[in-house]
Amino acid sequence: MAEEKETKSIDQVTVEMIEKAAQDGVRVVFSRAETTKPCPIGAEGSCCSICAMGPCRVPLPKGKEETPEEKKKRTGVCGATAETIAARNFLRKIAAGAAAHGDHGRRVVEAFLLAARGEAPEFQIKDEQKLLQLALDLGIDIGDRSNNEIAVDIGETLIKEFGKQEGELLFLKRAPLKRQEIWRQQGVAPRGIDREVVEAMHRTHMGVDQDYQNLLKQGARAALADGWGGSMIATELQDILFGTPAPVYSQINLGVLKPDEVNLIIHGHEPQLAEMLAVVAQDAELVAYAKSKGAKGINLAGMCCTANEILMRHGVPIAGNFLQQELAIVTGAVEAMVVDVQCIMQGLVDVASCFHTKIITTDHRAKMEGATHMEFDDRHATESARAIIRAAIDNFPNRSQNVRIPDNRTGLIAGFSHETINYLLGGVFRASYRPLNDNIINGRIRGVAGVVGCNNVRVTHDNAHVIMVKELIKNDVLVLQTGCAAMACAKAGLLVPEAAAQYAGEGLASVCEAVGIPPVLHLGACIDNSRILIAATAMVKDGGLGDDLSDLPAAGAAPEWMSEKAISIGQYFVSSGVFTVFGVNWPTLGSKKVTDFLFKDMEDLYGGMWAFEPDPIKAAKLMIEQIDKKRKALGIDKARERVLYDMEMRRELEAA
Ligand code: BF8
Repeated sequence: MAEEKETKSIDQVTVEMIEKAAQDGVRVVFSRAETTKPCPIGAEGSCCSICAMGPCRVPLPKGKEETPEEKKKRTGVCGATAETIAARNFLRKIAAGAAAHGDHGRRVVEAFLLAARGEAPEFQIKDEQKLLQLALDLGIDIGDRSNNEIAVDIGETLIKEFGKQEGELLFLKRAPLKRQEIWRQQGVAPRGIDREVVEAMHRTHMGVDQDYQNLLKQGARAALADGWGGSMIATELQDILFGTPAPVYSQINLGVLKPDEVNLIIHGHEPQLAEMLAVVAQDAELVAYAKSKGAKGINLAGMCCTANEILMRHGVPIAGNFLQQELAIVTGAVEAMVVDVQCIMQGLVDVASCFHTKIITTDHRAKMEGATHMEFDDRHATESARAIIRAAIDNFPNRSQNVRIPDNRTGLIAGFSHETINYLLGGVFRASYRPLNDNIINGRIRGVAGVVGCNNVRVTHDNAHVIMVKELIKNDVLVLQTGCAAMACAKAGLLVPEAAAQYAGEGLASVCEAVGIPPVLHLGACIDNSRILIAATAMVKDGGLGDDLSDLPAAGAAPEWMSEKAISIGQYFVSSGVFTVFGVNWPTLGSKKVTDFLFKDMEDLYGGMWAFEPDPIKAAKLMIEQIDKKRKALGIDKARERVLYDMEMRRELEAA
């Protein structure tokens, strides 16, 4: 369990706004967390509520060794063991996370198909090269057909991935061959995205699968249907439709709100509406309308993963990460917060009722009592976006005097898609991961870590992310980030090239300086963790670092996780061969067998395994140990021993 924390956030802006909320008598997540404590039995996965004979609670006895007799009695009324209960709960989390990413992916394919068929005229194919590459990957005929014709075939092929009943997901073929073999041998190659989620739900129903190992096997399969299915489909088609991200400079934190403009925050996950808002927010007619209401202009800012989407593609500033969503409203300067799906706290409506802010829901799947619903329609995207912006403008005159915008924002560079990393490292004409692999082999870069995921109010906001990432880069580990984790480190100033000289070890800093990149690369939203899979695969294919993802000196982490999506992501990393450590708490601690299976046995099955370590420095050390273990297995552990930089080595690097 997480330790009682001393401070609520390491981010001074957040602290300032928590104080303002208290002064204004507004309850936010930080205050609710003080009165609503987590249930320790549920937190360790020992509560079964899947039938009406329970809920049955089977907590692990604390402070003493359990006798076999006691263990025997620790079951639900149906006889379900602590193992079955913990594994079922774990699998249900994966199913929910995979469902969320899968349903996001499905909506993107639907929008993509509408665009390709000319039924959503405001959406156009933006990245032709990626469209053609994907057509080649999927075996779709290019010939002299138009982009839209090709796109229709791509959309129709990929939409079938959701309801496919047999065979394997098409994107599994992108993985290294050895990895594909492992999935087949283990029987976890997913058939269809929806099928794996439905089967997970069936198998966790009362009285079905009651073998914890078999349940966790389905967890591996459903999670792979997320990473190499729903998430990857979403990322690919979003890039084709809205543009593949390239490095872009922007700013982050509540200080991006403007005192004299209409502030509109877009919050959630799916990028269609956000894209349109980004396009029309500067429309002359709307700006004139804002002026007619006394504002100087329209200021669009993002929150959570939608923020990452429009940051990566348009440089739209970010107001904050998950735990800051209510605090944005507490500034008193937000005319409207527009939400779609996922990570949207219901508390927003209550907080907004203390200010003038309008909460606007836009998706039929995610409504909130007390919010205004304005359905977003892909077919009339501009019209929908304009109506929402007008509603925000109309609300500007209602702003009260109780406004405090913290004068604090930090610069960051985002936009590191797989394609960009490829170009940055290898150049436009010889795009490749070769320089990265070479620098790993020669030891200047020790390895690569993905540090991703949420904020969690049970631990100090942003703290574990920043401490872990600083420890990793200090030890020459290049860090790839997405989601709220990336925002935490951006606020701490780690996502700019200058951070290399200040925080990174000598080897990593020298490579970052030579290439001109920060030591921490922002790859996008949580859905874009699929970019990390693609990047890792590209490293394997470039050679010299083994022939499977599990050979790479790499590790993953979500030190402040809270969402079920994070568990699904973690499991698809583990099932893809990556050591993955989570912080905060661990949801199977009620069963030692289940926990041991996840933390040890999975390595034999998949080459990757889970770990739990709430201390971010210790967690970083575990990751570095894994990276060093892989380096040793590859026979490149000696290289680091001679990485003491003389002038000749520096010259050689700069010339590379
Ligand atoms: O999907 S990082 S809190 S916003 S779940 Fe949510 Fe976690 Fe943020 Fe993005 Ni991902």
